[in-house]
Amino acid sequence: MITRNPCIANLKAGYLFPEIAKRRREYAASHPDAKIISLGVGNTTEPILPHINAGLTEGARKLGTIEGYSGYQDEGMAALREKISSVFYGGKFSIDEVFISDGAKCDIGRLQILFGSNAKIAVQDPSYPVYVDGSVLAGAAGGWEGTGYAGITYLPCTAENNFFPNLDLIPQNSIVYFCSPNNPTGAVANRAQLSALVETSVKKGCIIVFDAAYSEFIRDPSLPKTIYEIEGAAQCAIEVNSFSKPAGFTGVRLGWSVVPKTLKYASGESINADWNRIAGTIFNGASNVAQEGGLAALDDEGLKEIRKLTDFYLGNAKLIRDALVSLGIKCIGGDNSPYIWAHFPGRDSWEVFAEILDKCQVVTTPGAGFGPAGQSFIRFSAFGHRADVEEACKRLEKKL
Ligand code: PL4
Repeated sequence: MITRNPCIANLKAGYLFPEIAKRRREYAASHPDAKIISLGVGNTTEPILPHINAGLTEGARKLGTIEGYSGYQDEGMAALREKISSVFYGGKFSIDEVFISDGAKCDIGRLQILFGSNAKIAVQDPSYPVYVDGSVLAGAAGGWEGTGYAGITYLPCTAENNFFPNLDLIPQNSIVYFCSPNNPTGAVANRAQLSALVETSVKKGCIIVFDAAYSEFIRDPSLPKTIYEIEGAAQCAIEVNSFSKPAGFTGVRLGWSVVPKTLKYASGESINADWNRIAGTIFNGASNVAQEGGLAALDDEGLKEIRKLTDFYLGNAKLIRDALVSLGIKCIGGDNSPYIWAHFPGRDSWEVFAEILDKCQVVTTPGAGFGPAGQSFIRFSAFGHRADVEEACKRLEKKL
Protein backbone atom coordinates (compact mmCIF):
# COMPACT_ATOMS: atom_id res chain seq x y z
CA MET A 1 0.00 0.00 0.00
CA ILE A 2 1.10 3.56 -0.58
CA THR A 3 2.02 5.74 2.38
CA ARG A 4 0.24 8.96 3.24
CA ASN A 5 1.86 12.17 2.04
CA PRO A 6 3.48 13.51 5.26
CA CYS A 7 2.74 17.08 4.14
CA ILE A 8 -0.97 16.34 4.47
CA ALA A 9 -0.37 14.79 7.86
CA ASN A 10 1.39 18.03 8.85
CA LEU A 11 -1.79 20.10 8.47
CA LYS A 12 -2.91 20.99 11.95
CA ALA A 13 -6.65 21.27 11.27
CA GLY A 14 -9.30 21.10 8.55
CA TYR A 15 -9.66 24.01 6.14
CA LEU A 16 -11.38 26.93 7.86
CA PHE A 17 -14.27 27.60 5.51
CA PRO A 18 -15.68 24.07 5.30
CA GLU A 19 -15.48 24.03 9.13
CA ILE A 20 -17.67 27.17 9.27
CA ALA A 21 -20.10 25.57 6.82
CA LYS A 22 -20.20 22.42 8.98
CA ARG A 23 -20.98 24.40 12.14
CA ARG A 24 -23.70 26.28 10.29
CA ARG A 25 -25.25 22.97 9.11
CA GLU A 26 -25.12 21.54 12.63
CA TYR A 27 -26.81 24.64 14.06
CA ALA A 28 -29.48 24.56 11.32
CA ALA A 29 -30.13 20.88 12.00
CA SER A 30 -30.78 21.54 15.69
CA HIS A 31 -32.70 24.81 15.05
CA PRO A 32 -34.89 24.01 12.02
CA ASP A 33 -36.85 27.29 12.30
CA ALA A 34 -33.81 29.55 12.45
CA LYS A 35 -33.45 31.99 9.54
CA ILE A 36 -29.70 31.96 9.34
CA ILE A 37 -27.89 34.85 7.65
CA SER A 38 -24.29 34.46 6.52
CA LEU A 39 -21.74 37.20 7.06
CA GLY A 40 -19.14 34.44 7.15
CA VAL A 41 -17.42 33.26 3.97
CA GLY A 42 -16.53 36.05 1.57
CA ASN A 43 -18.71 34.75 -1.24
CA THR A 44 -20.34 37.17 -3.67
CA THR A 45 -24.15 37.27 -3.78
CA GLU A 46 -25.18 39.86 -6.37
CA PRO A 47 -25.84 39.08 -10.03
CA ILE A 48 -23.13 39.85 -12.57
CA LEU A 49 -23.96 43.26 -14.05
CA PRO A 50 -25.34 43.44 -17.62
CA HIS A 51 -22.35 44.61 -19.64
CA ILE A 52 -19.95 42.11 -18.08
CA ASN A 53 -22.58 39.40 -18.33
CA ALA A 54 -22.99 40.21 -22.04
CA GLY A 55 -19.24 39.65 -22.43
CA LEU A 56 -19.62 36.17 -20.93
CA THR A 57 -22.64 35.41 -23.12
CA GLU A 58 -20.80 36.61 -26.21
CA GLY A 59 -17.85 34.40 -25.25
CA ALA A 60 -20.14 31.38 -25.15
CA ARG A 61 -21.82 32.36 -28.43
CA LYS A 62 -18.50 32.71 -30.24
CA LEU A 63 -17.50 29.18 -29.25
CA GLY A 64 -20.43 27.93 -31.32
CA THR A 65 -19.12 29.53 -34.52
CA ILE A 66 -16.38 28.44 -36.90
CA GLU A 67 -14.72 31.85 -36.94
CA GLY A 68 -15.09 32.52 -33.21
CA TYR A 69 -14.14 29.09 -31.87
CA SER A 70 -11.00 28.80 -29.75
CA GLY A 71 -9.41 25.90 -27.89
CA TYR A 72 -6.56 25.83 -25.36
CA GLN A 73 -5.09 29.27 -24.64
CA ASP A 74 -2.45 28.29 -22.14
CA GLU A 75 -1.17 31.64 -20.83
CA GLY A 76 -4.41 33.46 -21.57
CA MET A 77 -5.77 35.68 -24.33
CA ALA A 78 -3.20 38.22 -25.46
CA ALA A 79 -5.90 40.93 -25.55
CA LEU A 80 -6.81 40.30 -21.91
CA ARG A 81 -3.17 40.26 -20.79
CA GLU A 82 -2.59 43.54 -22.56
CA LYS A 83 -5.76 45.06 -21.09
CA ILE A 84 -4.79 44.01 -17.56
CA SER A 85 -1.37 45.57 -18.00
CA SER A 86 -2.84 48.83 -19.27
CA VAL A 87 -5.80 49.13 -16.84
CA PHE A 88 -4.00 48.13 -13.63
CA TYR A 89 -0.32 48.79 -14.26
CA GLY A 90 -0.17 51.68 -16.72
CA GLY A 91 1.17 49.33 -19.41
CA LYS A 92 4.32 48.71 -17.36
CA PHE A 93 4.33 44.95 -18.00
CA SER A 94 4.62 43.06 -21.28
CA ILE A 95 2.06 40.37 -21.95
CA ASP A 96 4.54 37.65 -21.09
CA GLU A 97 4.72 39.02 -17.55
CA VAL A 98 0.91 38.81 -17.07
CA PHE A 99 -0.50 35.29 -16.65
CA ILE A 100 -4.23 34.65 -16.75
CA SER A 101 -5.46 32.20 -14.11
CA ASP A 102 -8.62 30.55 -12.89
CA GLY A 103 -8.42 32.65 -9.71
CA ALA A 104 -6.00 34.01 -7.15
CA LYS A 105 -6.27 31.01 -4.83
CA CYS A 106 -5.36 28.58 -7.61
CA ASP A 107 -2.31 30.64 -8.55
CA ILE A 108 -1.22 30.86 -4.92
CA GLY A 109 -1.27 27.04 -4.87
CA ARG A 110 0.83 26.88 -8.02
CA LEU A 111 3.27 29.49 -6.64
CA GLN A 112 3.70 27.23 -3.63
CA ILE A 113 4.73 24.47 -6.00
CA LEU A 114 7.07 26.89 -7.79
CA PHE A 115 8.91 27.76 -4.57
CA GLY A 116 8.82 24.21 -3.27
CA SER A 117 9.57 22.49 -0.02
CA ASN A 118 12.78 24.37 0.76
CA ALA A 119 11.12 27.78 0.85
CA LYS A 120 11.10 29.74 4.08
CA ILE A 121 7.73 31.42 4.50
CA ALA A 122 6.61 34.60 6.27
CA VAL A 123 2.91 35.44 6.62
CA GLN A 124 0.92 38.21 8.17
CA ASP A 125 -0.85 36.86 11.23
CA PRO A 126 -3.84 36.76 10.84
CA SER A 127 -4.04 35.91 7.15
CA TYR A 128 -6.03 34.10 4.45
CA PRO A 129 -5.49 30.43 5.48
CA VAL A 130 -4.31 29.33 2.01
CA TYR A 131 -0.88 30.95 2.54
CA VAL A 132 -0.07 28.69 5.50
CA ASP A 133 -2.07 25.57 4.62
CA GLY A 134 -0.91 25.59 0.99
CA SER A 135 2.72 26.04 2.08
CA VAL A 136 2.36 23.09 4.44
CA LEU A 137 0.91 21.00 1.61
CA ALA A 138 3.84 22.00 -0.60
CA GLY A 139 6.16 20.71 2.14
CA ALA A 140 7.48 24.11 3.12
CA ALA A 141 6.43 23.81 6.75
CA GLY A 142 9.55 21.97 7.85
CA GLY A 143 7.65 19.99 10.47
CA TRP A 144 5.34 20.78 13.30
CA GLU A 145 6.61 22.78 16.27
CA GLY A 146 4.33 23.64 19.18
CA THR A 147 1.93 26.40 18.17
CA GLY A 148 3.41 27.00 14.74
CA TYR A 149 5.27 25.43 11.84
CA ALA A 150 9.05 25.51 11.71
CA GLY A 151 9.78 27.16 8.38
CA ILE A 152 6.80 29.50 8.66
CA THR A 153 7.27 32.82 10.42
CA TYR A 154 4.15 34.59 11.64
CA LEU A 155 4.20 38.39 11.48
CA PRO A 156 1.63 39.53 14.05
CA CYS A 157 -0.71 42.30 12.88
CA THR A 158 -2.48 43.63 15.92
CA ALA A 159 -4.15 46.81 17.19
CA GLU A 160 -0.81 47.65 18.86
CA ASN A 161 1.03 47.86 15.53
CA ASN A 162 -1.96 49.23 13.63
CA PHE A 163 -2.28 45.90 11.81
CA PHE A 164 1.02 46.34 9.97
CA PRO A 165 3.76 43.85 10.96
CA ASN A 166 7.22 44.42 12.36
CA LEU A 167 9.32 43.92 9.23
CA ASP A 168 12.40 43.02 11.31
CA LEU A 169 10.76 39.62 11.87
CA ILE A 170 10.95 38.71 8.17
CA PRO A 171 13.64 36.04 7.72
CA GLN A 172 16.36 36.45 5.09
CA ASN A 173 15.61 34.85 1.71
CA SER A 174 11.97 34.08 2.45
CA ILE A 175 8.69 34.17 0.55
CA VAL A 176 6.55 36.88 2.17
CA TYR A 177 2.77 36.63 1.73
CA PHE A 178 1.24 40.07 2.03
CA CYS A 179 -2.42 40.91 1.45
CA SER A 180 -3.73 44.47 1.12
CA PRO A 181 -6.59 45.31 1.53
CA ASN A 182 -6.16 42.61 4.06
CA ASN A 183 -8.23 39.54 4.58
CA PRO A 184 -9.29 39.25 7.38
CA THR A 185 -8.43 42.55 9.11
CA GLY A 186 -9.63 44.92 6.38
CA ALA A 187 -6.51 47.03 6.99
CA VAL A 188 -4.93 48.63 3.92
CA ALA A 189 -1.18 49.29 3.89
CA ASN A 190 -0.23 52.86 2.99
CA ARG A 191 2.51 53.95 0.61
CA ALA A 192 5.15 54.39 3.33
CA GLN A 193 4.40 50.95 4.75
CA LEU A 194 4.59 49.22 1.37
CA SER A 195 7.78 51.11 0.54
CA ALA A 196 9.29 49.78 3.78
CA LEU A 197 8.11 46.27 2.88
CA VAL A 198 9.72 46.46 -0.57
CA GLU A 199 12.93 47.94 0.83
CA THR A 200 13.16 45.20 3.47
CA SER A 201 12.44 42.48 0.93
CA VAL A 202 15.12 43.70 -1.48
CA LYS A 203 17.62 43.99 1.38
CA LYS A 204 16.84 40.52 2.73
CA GLY A 205 16.63 38.74 -0.64
CA CYS A 206 12.92 37.97 -0.23
CA ILE A 207 10.13 37.57 -2.75
CA ILE A 208 6.78 39.14 -1.83
CA VAL A 209 3.62 37.36 -2.98
CA PHE A 210 1.29 40.35 -2.93
CA ASP A 211 -2.38 39.38 -2.87
CA ALA A 212 -4.40 42.30 -4.22
CA ALA A 213 -7.71 40.42 -4.55
CA TYR A 214 -9.57 43.31 -2.86
CA SER A 215 -7.79 46.25 -4.51
CA GLU A 216 -10.96 47.44 -6.28
CA PHE A 217 -12.51 48.18 -2.88
CA ILE A 218 -9.96 50.91 -2.16
CA ARG A 219 -11.62 54.31 -2.17
CA ASP A 220 -8.92 56.42 -0.49
CA PRO A 221 -6.83 57.67 -3.45
CA SER A 222 -3.69 57.89 -1.33
CA LEU A 223 -3.64 54.11 -0.76
CA PRO A 224 -1.72 51.97 -3.30
CA LYS A 225 -3.89 49.52 -5.27
CA THR A 226 -0.92 47.49 -6.46
CA ILE A 227 2.54 46.76 -5.05
CA TYR A 228 3.99 47.97 -8.34
CA GLU A 229 3.11 51.55 -7.40
CA ILE A 230 6.15 51.19 -5.13
CA GLU A 231 9.59 51.72 -6.60
CA GLY A 232 11.69 48.57 -6.62
CA ALA A 233 8.70 46.20 -6.39
CA ALA A 234 9.38 44.68 -9.81
CA GLN A 235 12.68 43.41 -8.35
CA CYS A 236 11.03 41.57 -5.45
CA ALA A 237 7.27 41.06 -5.90
CA ILE A 238 4.77 38.83 -7.64
CA GLU A 239 1.19 40.09 -7.58
CA VAL A 240 -1.88 37.85 -7.65
CA ASN A 241 -5.30 39.30 -8.35
CA SER A 242 -8.78 38.23 -9.24
CA PHE A 243 -12.08 39.11 -10.94
CA SER A 244 -13.92 37.19 -8.19
CA LYS A 245 -14.92 39.99 -5.88
CA PRO A 246 -14.97 43.09 -8.15
CA ALA A 247 -16.87 41.46 -11.04
CA GLY A 248 -18.76 38.74 -9.14
CA PHE A 249 -16.70 35.97 -10.77
CA THR A 250 -16.35 33.74 -7.69
CA GLY A 251 -18.12 31.00 -9.63
CA VAL A 252 -16.98 32.02 -13.11
CA ARG A 253 -13.28 31.73 -12.06
CA LEU A 254 -10.82 34.25 -13.50
CA GLY A 255 -7.73 35.96 -12.14
CA TRP A 256 -4.18 36.84 -13.02
CA SER A 257 -0.65 36.96 -11.71
CA VAL A 258 2.09 39.38 -12.62
CA VAL A 259 5.57 37.82 -12.58
CA PRO A 260 8.03 40.48 -13.77
CA LYS A 261 11.03 39.38 -15.81
CA THR A 262 13.23 41.38 -13.45
CA LEU A 263 12.62 38.81 -10.68
CA LYS A 264 15.64 36.55 -10.22
CA TYR A 265 16.77 33.73 -7.98
CA ALA A 266 20.04 33.95 -6.06
CA SER A 267 21.58 32.07 -9.02
CA GLY A 268 20.49 34.85 -11.40
CA GLU A 269 18.02 32.57 -13.17
CA SER A 270 14.61 33.91 -14.14
CA ILE A 271 11.59 33.35 -11.89
CA ASN A 272 9.33 34.38 -14.79
CA ALA A 273 10.74 31.55 -16.93
CA ASP A 274 10.12 29.00 -14.18
CA TRP A 275 6.58 30.30 -13.62
CA ASN A 276 5.93 29.92 -17.32
CA ARG A 277 7.19 26.32 -17.05
CA ILE A 278 4.98 25.56 -14.03
CA ALA A 279 1.91 27.20 -15.54
CA GLY A 280 2.47 25.41 -18.85
CA THR A 281 2.92 22.05 -17.16
CA ILE A 282 0.18 21.84 -14.55
CA PHE A 283 -2.37 24.41 -15.72
CA ASN A 284 -4.30 24.47 -18.98
CA GLY A 285 -5.55 28.03 -18.87
CA ALA A 286 -8.69 29.80 -17.73
CA SER A 287 -12.02 29.29 -19.48
CA ASN A 288 -12.29 31.20 -22.77
CA VAL A 289 -15.80 32.28 -21.79
CA ALA A 290 -14.52 33.72 -18.51
CA GLN A 291 -11.77 35.57 -20.35
CA GLU A 292 -14.29 37.21 -22.70
CA GLY A 293 -16.16 38.29 -19.58
CA GLY A 294 -12.90 39.64 -18.15
CA LEU A 295 -12.31 41.69 -21.29
CA ALA A 296 -15.78 43.20 -20.98
CA ALA A 297 -15.12 43.93 -17.29
CA LEU A 298 -12.09 46.02 -18.19
CA ASP A 299 -13.57 48.29 -20.82
CA ASP A 300 -15.12 51.63 -19.77
CA GLU A 301 -18.60 50.22 -19.22
CA GLY A 302 -17.26 47.19 -17.35
CA LEU A 303 -15.12 49.31 -15.05
CA LYS A 304 -18.22 51.37 -14.19
CA GLU A 305 -19.99 48.12 -13.27
CA ILE A 306 -17.04 47.05 -11.09
CA ARG A 307 -17.31 50.37 -9.29
CA LYS A 308 -21.06 49.93 -8.83
CA LEU A 309 -20.76 46.39 -7.47
CA THR A 310 -17.91 47.18 -5.09
CA ASP A 311 -19.80 50.33 -3.93
CA PHE A 312 -22.75 48.09 -3.12
CA TYR A 313 -20.67 45.76 -0.92
CA LEU A 314 -18.94 48.73 0.70
CA GLY A 315 -22.45 50.02 1.53
CA ASN A 316 -23.10 46.72 3.31
CA ALA A 317 -19.76 47.04 5.10
CA LYS A 318 -20.72 50.48 6.43
CA LEU A 319 -24.03 49.16 7.79
CA ILE A 320 -22.28 46.28 9.59
CA ARG A 321 -19.54 48.46 10.97
CA ASP A 322 -22.00 51.13 12.18
CA ALA A 323 -24.10 48.46 13.91
CA LEU A 324 -21.07 47.03 15.71
CA VAL A 325 -19.70 50.43 16.68
CA SER A 326 -23.14 51.38 18.07
CA LEU A 327 -22.71 48.42 20.45
CA GLY A 328 -19.36 49.79 21.62
CA ILE A 329 -17.40 47.11 19.71
CA LYS A 330 -14.05 48.30 18.36
CA CYS A 331 -13.69 47.57 14.63
CA ILE A 332 -11.35 48.19 11.77
CA GLY A 333 -11.82 47.64 8.03
CA GLY A 334 -14.98 48.04 6.02
CA ASP A 335 -14.06 51.40 4.51
CA ASN A 336 -11.60 50.34 1.80
CA SER A 337 -12.33 46.64 2.11
CA PRO A 338 -15.31 44.29 2.36
CA TYR A 339 -14.25 42.86 5.74
CA ILE A 340 -14.83 44.25 9.22
CA TRP A 341 -12.54 43.02 11.97
CA ALA A 342 -14.30 43.30 15.33
CA HIS A 343 -12.57 42.98 18.69
CA PHE A 344 -14.02 41.05 21.62
CA PRO A 345 -11.22 41.52 24.17
CA GLY A 346 -10.42 38.54 26.36
CA ARG A 347 -12.88 36.27 24.56
CA ASP A 348 -12.21 33.11 22.58
CA SER A 349 -13.22 33.83 19.00
CA TRP A 350 -14.85 30.42 18.37
CA GLU A 351 -16.93 31.04 21.49
CA VAL A 352 -18.00 34.48 20.21
CA PHE A 353 -18.76 32.89 16.81
CA ALA A 354 -21.05 30.37 18.58
CA GLU A 355 -22.68 33.10 20.67
CA ILE A 356 -23.47 35.29 17.65
CA LEU A 357 -24.84 32.27 15.79
CA ASP A 358 -26.96 31.27 18.75
CA LYS A 359 -28.30 34.71 19.75
CA CYS A 360 -28.60 36.31 16.28
CA GLN A 361 -28.58 33.37 13.84
CA VAL A 362 -25.79 35.20 12.03
CA VAL A 363 -22.78 33.25 10.73
CA THR A 364 -19.41 35.02 11.02
CA THR A 365 -15.80 33.83 10.85
CA PRO A 366 -13.78 33.45 14.07
CA GLY A 367 -10.53 35.37 13.96
CA ALA A 368 -8.50 32.49 15.40
CA GLY A 369 -9.15 30.59 12.17
CA PHE A 370 -6.84 33.06 10.42
CA GLY A 371 -3.90 32.63 12.81
CA PRO A 372 -2.99 33.02 16.47
CA ALA A 373 -3.17 36.84 16.40
CA GLY A 374 -6.80 36.55 15.26
CA GLN A 375 -7.83 35.27 18.68
CA SER A 376 -10.55 37.47 20.27
CA PHE A 377 -11.55 38.87 16.89
CA ILE A 378 -14.48 38.12 14.60
CA ARG A 379 -14.50 38.76 10.86
CA PHE A 380 -17.75 40.06 9.38
CA SER A 381 -18.02 39.76 5.60
CA ALA A 382 -19.95 42.43 3.67
CA PHE A 383 -20.94 40.01 0.90
CA GLY A 384 -24.70 39.57 1.14
CA HIS A 385 -28.04 40.81 -0.14
CA ARG A 386 -28.88 44.22 1.32
CA ALA A 387 -32.06 43.02 3.04
CA ASP A 388 -30.12 40.19 4.74
CA VAL A 389 -27.40 42.55 5.89
CA GLU A 390 -29.99 44.99 7.27
CA GLU A 391 -31.75 42.17 9.09
CA ALA A 392 -28.43 40.85 10.45
CA CYS A 393 -27.56 44.33 11.74
CA LYS A 394 -30.94 44.64 13.46
CA ARG A 395 -30.41 41.30 15.19
CA LEU A 396 -26.86 42.21 16.25
CA GLU A 397 -28.06 45.55 17.68
CA LYS A 398 -30.95 43.93 19.54
CA LYS A 399 -29.46 40.66 20.77
CA LEU A 400 -25.71 40.91 21.10
C1 PL4 B 1 -13.77 30.62 0.51
C2 PL4 B 1 -7.04 37.26 0.06
C3 PL4 B 1 -12.80 34.35 0.74
N1 PL4 B 1 -13.71 28.76 -0.99
O1 PL4 B 1 -11.68 33.48 -6.01
P1 PL4 B 1 -10.19 33.60 -6.07
O2 PL4 B 1 -9.52 32.26 -6.11
O3 PL4 B 1 -9.70 34.49 -7.18
O4 PL4 B 1 -9.71 34.34 -4.76
C4 PL4 B 1 -9.70 33.73 -3.49
C5 PL4 B 1 -9.06 34.62 -2.51
C6 PL4 B 1 -7.77 35.03 -2.75
N2 PL4 B 1 -7.14 35.88 -1.92
C7 PL4 B 1 -7.76 36.33 -0.83
C8 PL4 B 1 -9.05 35.92 -0.54
O5 PL4 B 1 -9.66 36.38 0.57
C9 PL4 B 1 -9.72 35.05 -1.38
C10 PL4 B 1 -11.13 34.58 -1.09
N3 PL4 B 1 -11.40 34.45 0.29
C11 PL4 B 1 -12.82 34.45 2.25
O6 PL4 B 1 -13.94 34.40 2.81
O7 PL4 B 1 -11.78 34.61 2.90
C12 PL4 B 1 -13.45 33.09 0.24
C13 PL4 B 1 -13.05 31.87 0.99
C14 PL4 B 1 -13.17 30.05 -0.72
C15 PL4 B 1 -11.64 29.96 -0.51
O8 PL4 B 1 -11.19 29.04 0.14
O9 PL4 B 1 -10.94 30.81 -1.04
